[in-house]
Amino acid sequence: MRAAFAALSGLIAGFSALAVAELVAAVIRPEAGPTTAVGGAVIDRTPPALKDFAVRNFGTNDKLVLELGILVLLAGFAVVVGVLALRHRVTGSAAVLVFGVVGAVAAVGRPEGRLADALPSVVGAVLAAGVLYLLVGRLAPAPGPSPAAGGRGGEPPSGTFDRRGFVIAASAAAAASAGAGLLGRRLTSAVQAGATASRHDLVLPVPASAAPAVPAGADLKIRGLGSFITPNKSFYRVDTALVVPRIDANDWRLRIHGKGVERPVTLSFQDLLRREIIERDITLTCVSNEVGGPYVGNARWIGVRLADLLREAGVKPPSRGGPANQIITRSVDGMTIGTPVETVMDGRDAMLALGMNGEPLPFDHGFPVRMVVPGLYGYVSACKWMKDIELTTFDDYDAYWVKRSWSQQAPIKTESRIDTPRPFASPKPGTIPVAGVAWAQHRGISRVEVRVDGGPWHPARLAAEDSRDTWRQWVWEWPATSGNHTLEVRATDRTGVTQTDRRVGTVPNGATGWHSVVVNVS
Ligand SMILES: Nc1nc2c(c(=O)[nH]1)N[C@H]1C(S)=C(S)[C@@H](COP(=O)(O)O)O[C@H]1N2
Ligand SMILES: [Mo]
Repeated sequence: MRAAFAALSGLIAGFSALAVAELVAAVIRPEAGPTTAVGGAVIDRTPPALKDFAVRNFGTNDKLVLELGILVLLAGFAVVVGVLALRHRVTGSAAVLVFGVVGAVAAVGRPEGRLADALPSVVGAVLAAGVLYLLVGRLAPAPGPSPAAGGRGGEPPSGTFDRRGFVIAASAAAAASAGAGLLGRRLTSAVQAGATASRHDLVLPVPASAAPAVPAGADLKIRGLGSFITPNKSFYRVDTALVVPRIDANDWRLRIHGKGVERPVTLSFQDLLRREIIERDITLTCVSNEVGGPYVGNARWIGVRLADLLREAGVKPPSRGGPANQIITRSVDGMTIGTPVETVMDGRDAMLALGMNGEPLPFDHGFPVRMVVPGLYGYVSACKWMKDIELTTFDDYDAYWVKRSWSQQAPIKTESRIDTPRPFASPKPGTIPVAGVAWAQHRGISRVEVRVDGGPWHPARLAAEDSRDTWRQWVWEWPATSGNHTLEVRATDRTGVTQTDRRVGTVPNGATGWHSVVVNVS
C-alpha cells in the first residue's frame, strides 16, 4: 500500500518537474523545456540511415509520438524513483536530479543551445526532488496511537501512516504544479503574441515581377489527382523542429557575411519589403521522398531574388573567381543548409520567400522568411525560419544533414508518380484514366509514359506547362480489361534524360525507380 503511494509520489514529483520546467522555459525559450530538448537531441542523433524514419515519424504531426514516448518513459522512471525514495528517502529524492542533468545536457547540446537552456531542467529537477522528499516523508509510519489503545505504545502496525496528511500534501503539490504549468502555457502564448500579430498584420507587397497566371490546362481536374497548386494546409512539412519557431517579423534580422562578401549586411524584414519583389511558382521536393511518396508540393511564392542580394554584397560565383562555393543558411532553431553559390547565381529564381499562395508564410513553413531554390531538394536549399547567410566552401563546412551522411549537393531527380488509380483499387473494366504528376524542377518535363504489365510504353497526355520549375500533371486513358494489372510510369525531362528504373533508396541523394501501382480490374 505504501509502495503504491510512493509510486504516486514519484509521479507527482515528475509532473511538478515538467510543469515548473515549462514555466521556466516559457521565460527562457520554449525549446529549452526538457521534453522538447530531449526529443530534439534524439532527432539530432538519429542514425543517418534512419533519417527517413525520423522524417516520416517526426516530420509531420507524429512529432507528438516522440514526445509522448519520452513522457511514458519518464513516468516509468518516476514510479521507480518514488518506490526507491520510500526505502532510501535521500537517495531516491536525489535520483530525481539525474533527470535534471539529462534534460540540461540535452538542452545545452542542441545546435542553438546556450547555458541558460539548462535552467528549466535544473530548476524543475531540484523542485521535484524536494517534492518527492516531502511526500515520501508523509509516508513514514505515523506516531503510534495512544498507549491506552494498543497497550504497548511505540510502533504502530506496519503500513499505517498519516493518510490524510499525505493526500493533502500530494493534492497541494499536484495543484501547484498544474498551476505552474498553466501559467507557463499562458506566458508562452503571451511571448508569441508579437509573432502572431506580426504575421496577421502583414500586408503582402505587390510583386514587381508577377508570375503569369497558371495556364488553364495545367490542372487536369481529374478525380484522385491533387490540385496543381498545393494549398498551404495540405502542403507537406518536413523539419526537425519539435516546437515550431515563432518569430516576430519586426524583430527579424538576416545577416549576410563570410568568404568573399565585400560588403556584409544585416537586413530587416522592412528592408526586404522595400526591394523588388518577385512572384514564382516553384515545386518543392524532399530528398526523403520515396518513389511514389507524398513529400512534394507546388506553391506560388513571393519574395526577393537571393542572387541580387549576394551581388550587392559583392559576392561572385566561383565561375567568376569568387572564393566561396557554398552558402550556409542558418535558421533560428540551429538548422544549417548548404547550397551551391553557382546554382543560386546562375539565373534561376532562387529566392528569399516571404509569401506562400497569397498569404504570409505559415509558421510551419518558415515565417517570416525562408529560402526556395528551384531544382534543389529542400535539405540543400529551403531553409525555414532563416536568420543568417554565410559564404564558405564545401571543403570548410558540412551542413546538418551532410554531417549525417547525406550528399553535400543534391539536385532533384526526374521523377513521376501515379496518383490514380490508388494501389489495390478495383475499378470496372473500360476506360480508366491513369493520372499523376511528374517533376524535374528547372529542367522541365517533356514526356511521360505509362505501361501495363511490362508491355509497350504509351505516351501520356501532359497538362499545360506552367514553368520549368513546377511539376506537371499527366493522364493516360487506359482501356482496362479484367484481372490484376501492374501500372508503371516514367518521365523524361527536357534535357532528354529518362527517369531510371534502377531502384535506389533515399540516402544519400534521393530515391530513384519507377512508381508502380497494382490494381484489380473487376
Ligand atoms: N529550419 C529548418 N529548415 C528546413 C528544414 C528543417 O528541418 N529546419 N528541413 C528542410 C527540408 S529537409 C525540407 S524538404 C524543406 C521542407 O519544407 P516544408 O516543410 O515547408 O515543406 O524544408 C527544409 N528547411
Ligand atoms: Mo527534405
